[in-house]
Amino acid sequence: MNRLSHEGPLRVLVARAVFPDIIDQLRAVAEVETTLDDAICTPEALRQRLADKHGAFVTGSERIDAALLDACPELMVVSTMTVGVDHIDLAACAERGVTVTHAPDVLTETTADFGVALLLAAARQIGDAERFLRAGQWSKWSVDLFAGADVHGATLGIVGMGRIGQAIARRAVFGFNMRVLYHNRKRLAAPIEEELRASHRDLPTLLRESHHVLLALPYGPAAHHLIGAEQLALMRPGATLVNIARGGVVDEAALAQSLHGGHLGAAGLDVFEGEPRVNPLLLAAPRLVLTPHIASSSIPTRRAMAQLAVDNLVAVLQGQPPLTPVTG
Ligand code: 8YV
Repeated sequence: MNRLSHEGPLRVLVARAVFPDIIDQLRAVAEVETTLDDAICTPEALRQRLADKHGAFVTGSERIDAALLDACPELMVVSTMTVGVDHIDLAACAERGVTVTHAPDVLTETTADFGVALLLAAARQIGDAERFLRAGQWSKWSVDLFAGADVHGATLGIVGMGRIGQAIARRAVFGFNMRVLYHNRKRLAAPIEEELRASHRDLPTLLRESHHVLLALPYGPAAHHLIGAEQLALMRPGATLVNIARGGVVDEAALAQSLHGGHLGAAGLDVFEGEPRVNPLLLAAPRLVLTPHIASSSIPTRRAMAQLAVDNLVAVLQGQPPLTPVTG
């Protein structure tokens, strides 16, 4: 039997502990193996647990590569509850006829909210200020106490102008009266540029002109260390860098150095290369807000992401087209 000629009961692995009431919906179409302790499987354990399955419900923590797929001959569909798919080898899935689905749209607004929150927290030094207060170091009001940069009225450069980048642009323009520049593989259609009052720039120009730079692009080899020492040096003195994309977009050592050297005003990171491990250079860097990959983490949004992942699995396992396949 292979994935193209299935008979008998369908089997699905839910690789992490996810809202049980949503996962229960899968039981109408398949036998479901779940995990109760939410441990992240080693690659070997994932291979073993997925070996006889037809469907996989995964998060960004599970790596789906060719070796894994070869060990799972019956696998028909990988459904990730994330929008990003850098943890999945799409070419290897396509070669083996495995459908891949993801969870766009449902997390756009929540993630955009968080991007703005991280920008505000970094530019206004909220993390450092809170630690200072809690440590009992606040002895007097001072004119320059945690005096940061203004966000309202400033120029925001958005790198990656997809759904999330555009939702951030809307907040920046209409909520904070910012001027928005953007850099994207594809230029937006003129009516969208007009609606968002956003102007396209090449990356070096965007970096030079922006007071705050926010990264919201998909990750892949072309985006690896897109922001390194050279790009950081192009940014305005005192500028802010915010990364809600993937850790690998930023050269973390170069970022730590720029913060230590005082060129960059502040930074906010929600994502890290090699997360959940965080580069010690970042932990020691000043004026840096760090959060544990939680941009999409509101309860309604995490539920909507899980629901969409389940809906995609059910559709494919029932021989119907998925709602949100990964395309291109
Ligand atoms: C997820 C994300 O929380 O959807 C994505 O691509 O980055 C986040 O929304 C994360 O990937 C969970 O693993």
